[in-house]
Amino acid sequence: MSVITLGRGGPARGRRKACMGAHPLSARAALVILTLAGWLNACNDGTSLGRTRPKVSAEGIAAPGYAVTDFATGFDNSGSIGPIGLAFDASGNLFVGDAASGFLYKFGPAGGIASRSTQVNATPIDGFPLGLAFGKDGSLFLARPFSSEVAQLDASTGTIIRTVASVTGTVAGLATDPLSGDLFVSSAFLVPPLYRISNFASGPGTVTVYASIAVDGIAFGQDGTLFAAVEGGGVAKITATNSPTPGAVSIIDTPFGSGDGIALSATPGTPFLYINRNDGIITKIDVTTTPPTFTDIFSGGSRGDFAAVGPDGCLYATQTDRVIKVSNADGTCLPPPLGPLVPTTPPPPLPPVANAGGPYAANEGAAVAFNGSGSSDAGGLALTYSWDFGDGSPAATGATPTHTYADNRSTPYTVTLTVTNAGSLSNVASTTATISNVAPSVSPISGATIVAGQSFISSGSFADPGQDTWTATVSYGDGSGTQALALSGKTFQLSHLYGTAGTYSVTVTVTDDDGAPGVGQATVIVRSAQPQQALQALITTIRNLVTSGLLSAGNGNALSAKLQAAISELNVGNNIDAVNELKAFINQVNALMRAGRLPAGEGQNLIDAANQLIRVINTP
Ligand SMILES: [Ca+2]
Ligand SMILES: [Ca+2]
Repeated sequence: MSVITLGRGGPARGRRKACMGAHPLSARAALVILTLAGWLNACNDGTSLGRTRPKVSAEGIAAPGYAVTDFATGFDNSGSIGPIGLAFDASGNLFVGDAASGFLYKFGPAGGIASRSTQVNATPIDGFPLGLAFGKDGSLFLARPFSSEVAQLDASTGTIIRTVASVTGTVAGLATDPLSGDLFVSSAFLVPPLYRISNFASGPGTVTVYASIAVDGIAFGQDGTLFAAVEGGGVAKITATNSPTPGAVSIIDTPFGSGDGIALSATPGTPFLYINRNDGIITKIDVTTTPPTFTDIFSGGSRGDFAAVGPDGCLYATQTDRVIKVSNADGTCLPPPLGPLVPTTPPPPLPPVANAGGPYAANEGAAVAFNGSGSSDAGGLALTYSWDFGDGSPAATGATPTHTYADNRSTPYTVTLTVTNAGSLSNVASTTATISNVAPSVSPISGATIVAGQSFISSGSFADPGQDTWTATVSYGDGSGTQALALSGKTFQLSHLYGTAGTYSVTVTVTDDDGAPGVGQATVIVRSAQPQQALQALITTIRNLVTSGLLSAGNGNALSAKLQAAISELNVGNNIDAVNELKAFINQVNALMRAGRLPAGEGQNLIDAANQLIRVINTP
């Protein structure tokens, strides 16, 4: 639909220029005027200012190699404008909107006459209905320039269901992106821009400017490239929504003025464009040549507006009062030159790409954070995630789950991420999780001070984050050896009878089924039951040193006398004096050692024994 071009180019140029030239009209005003039935017609034929239904002669001539036939006839028209919007449904029916009357018609593959039998709506749609397009889900949409909106129609009744989107300015050409399913609408009437309407499945859609260019008829190629008839001349080639730079415009120059309707073949990458022109000519543009080759395949029409290609591959183009069908000369629609242009078959959707992150490493019993957020979908579809952690646990969901491995394993666990997009296509990625064993940790064990002949009683526990089994041993440090220690869960009981005074280290060793040990220790002090007995034993030791000649009898007697005195003090409960006697004993031993009268080794043994006795006596 191009109103402005009525004043330029084509056979009617001179007359309409004269008619409109004295009135610098805005695009909207020009449109309003067009709807005033007969106004332009009066300018065209000079016969009437009243509303007329002009008799339009049989349409023009196909170029050699092509044929043209009437597909649908009898449309109402004001001035020279009648049917404009064209859209094929999934069953191959052609819906045609008559801008002049506001009626919507539906034709089967054989076409027909605009009449009550083909009319869809009982009440006309006001406001000069223009572009028609079916959405990916089969919904029918209409561009309503006077309301500056795109509306959804009930395809069975032709009534308006809702407003899909309102725009600034006006609307004309309408097309559905085969990639995103979004609606694209031109504003035409020499006014930019080209709008994109997204997220309109329910509620108002999101309107964005896709390209700041004034275009009229628009049509998508299979690869999502959008072609548009530029107001003033030329064809805009606009990059697809999935391109690195969506909406980038390049211009194909044309040797004629503004085109109007646009349709194209479906051959990816090498489309033929068909331009339906207001001057009654349909031009094929072969863009596979440099420069492009222009061929007029039809001429002598009344007035061309929007165009479409049917599922049969033939070209359907509007004229003032009819829709013509252009085919090969023999009536076939096979390429060349016309291919099966619409409905376009979108390229097969791409599966998503899974990225499981990793590899991962952690200890047994510790939470591991997994990250699948590197997964992607070329079509931008939402992804769902399913994780198999390789340890028999239930599958987890989400892009970044956490999981705890109960036990280590000699070989890494295999982690498998399956991502599925909203189109039910999936992709799988794997990585590994290396889980290490953790040794048992034995808690501190309470020691004790006991008297010789008593039992040391204690208990303890240990920790291990692994799902392991454990064995344990204990050594009481008194020469009784290492023995098995029973475990009850992660606790144990200690019990051992000490017969001899001394200080002992108790060592508990817990070992998990991976062979990792954990050690806990306690100190047990065993006091002699009778210090006097120990003193008596030390006197015997000194006697033995004298007998063996390592100590003189005199020195031996002196040392024994101090020990005997300590026994006497202890017998009367005088511990302090007993300790003083022992300290004197130690001093004498040291003096003998320094004088070389007692070998150092034997002397040190005597001192150690005396100090041990002092500790025993001083221990309450
Ligand atoms: Ca383990
Ligand atoms: Ca362990």
